Amino acid sequence: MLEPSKNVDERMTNTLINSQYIVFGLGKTGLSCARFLTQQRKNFTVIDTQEHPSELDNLKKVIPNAKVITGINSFFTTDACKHLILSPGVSRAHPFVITAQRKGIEVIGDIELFARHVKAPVIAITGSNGKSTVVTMVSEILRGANLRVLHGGNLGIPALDLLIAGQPDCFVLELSSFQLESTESLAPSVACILNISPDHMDRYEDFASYIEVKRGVYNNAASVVLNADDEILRDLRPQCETHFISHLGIDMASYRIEVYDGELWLIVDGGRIMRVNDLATSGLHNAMNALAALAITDRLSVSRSVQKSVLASFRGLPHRCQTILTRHGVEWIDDSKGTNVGAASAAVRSIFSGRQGVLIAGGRGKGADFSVLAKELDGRAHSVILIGEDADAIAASLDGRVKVYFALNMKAAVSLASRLVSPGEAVLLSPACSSFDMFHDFEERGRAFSEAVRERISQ
Ligand code: UMA
Ligand code: ADP
Repeated sequence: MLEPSKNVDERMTNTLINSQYIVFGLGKTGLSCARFLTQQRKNFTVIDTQEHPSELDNLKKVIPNAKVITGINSFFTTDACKHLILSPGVSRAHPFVITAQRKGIEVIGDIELFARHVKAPVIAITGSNGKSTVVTMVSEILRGANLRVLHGGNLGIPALDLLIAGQPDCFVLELSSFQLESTESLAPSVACILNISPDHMDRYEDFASYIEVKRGVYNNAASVVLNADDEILRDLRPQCETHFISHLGIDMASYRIEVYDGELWLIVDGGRIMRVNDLATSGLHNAMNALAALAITDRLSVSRSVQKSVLASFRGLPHRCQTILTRHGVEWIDDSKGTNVGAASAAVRSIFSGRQGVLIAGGRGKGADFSVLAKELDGRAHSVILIGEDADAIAASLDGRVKVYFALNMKAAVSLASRLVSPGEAVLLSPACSSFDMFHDFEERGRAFSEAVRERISQ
């Protein structure tokens, strides 16, 4: 029976969909869903509200006969429609989702689809910051232990594309809050929440709702790794084996960073494992990431020697506190992936420890409270250069603690920074904001920074 949806504007084009699956969003996730459903021989239609979504051409190339409707502004369904697969970037409050739910159509995300089909063990890593770094550290350690590992999710390859790629010994997934919102039955062997600080506050009603979504990662987990330094995470009580990490000496943590004979060490159950100085990554935040990687890979009984040799050689991912060059005594650092206040605060603490310098920040603020960053800057960076659509809001929060400058674009910001910085100092790009107001993504923003730095330095 055909039934027009009740809450659509009759003046809009009302499109009929009669496939079993509706894939909503034709970005990377939507394309992976289309590939997977094709492999499963399911009947599906891909929809997108944009006229020319980013993966439209790829979809046409890969699955030429896929049903796709772009520029859609309303639809109605037949009883054949059973599942709506939501892309992470689409809010569950979207009118299409409400309409589908009213009609009894199940609304799930790509990770839920993955969870229903996966056979190999899954390590699921979430948190506000450090996910990609820890996912990569863990994957490298497991590969070092000769396990066949596929990693992806919010980072790199979408989860369903990993499933199509084969059955490894283990999947390592980075999961965002957007993905967890629409996931129910994932049962990770190890689930980890690295830390929690406000992010995506333009998508959630409040911080409590964001936390609630994140904790969903361990609902059906066999074991959990949590950060005891974070009061919120310390108070969570998963119903399974739980291991805590800490650099603040919190009692319940068996994985710790502590000073021993004047040096910082990674310590497990009271035993020294390796010096923080022997990690190839730098900064206390990365030492915590390494500690999390130890705690996670211990659940898979990986040997200490493998863990240590990988952590001693893994230098971190691009655009995460990555040194571009050092010239005339000034280090230029790209932390374009510092897309929220928590990340930028960690970068500021790490980079401006024992030296001063200039921070370049700004972009799309996602409804964040920037006063936290202002406190971190106190006594560290002497100047902040702001770019992007929320530059004024950030400036208002900095409250006279540092000198604030504005720049129209990255090139102008770098040029200004080169005049403000002195030998022995650093210039850090850590925007505390997403990049989407000025760039395609954080990678393009990072490249714009390093190109501007190289150009400026060569003058
Ligand atoms: N769309 C609509 N209507 C809407 C909103 C969106 O049709 O109302 C369509 C857009 O027109 C677009 C498509 O949905 O064509 C985009 O979907 P998407 O935003 O989910 O993007 P994907 O390309 O599928 O990328 C997503 C993740 N994006 C987001 O969560 C915003 C990618 O994370 C992830 O790598 C990818 O899936 C594979 O899993 C990016 C990200 O910014 C890196 N993540 C956030 C973060 O890390 O902070 C959570
Ligand atoms: P995510 O995938 O969660 O965005 P990344 O590993 O890509 O995390 O790191 C993004 C940024 O977050 C880094 O550039 C750094 O500024 C910050 N960061 C990394 N690890 C941590 C951590 N453990 N705690 C706080 N901030 C961190």
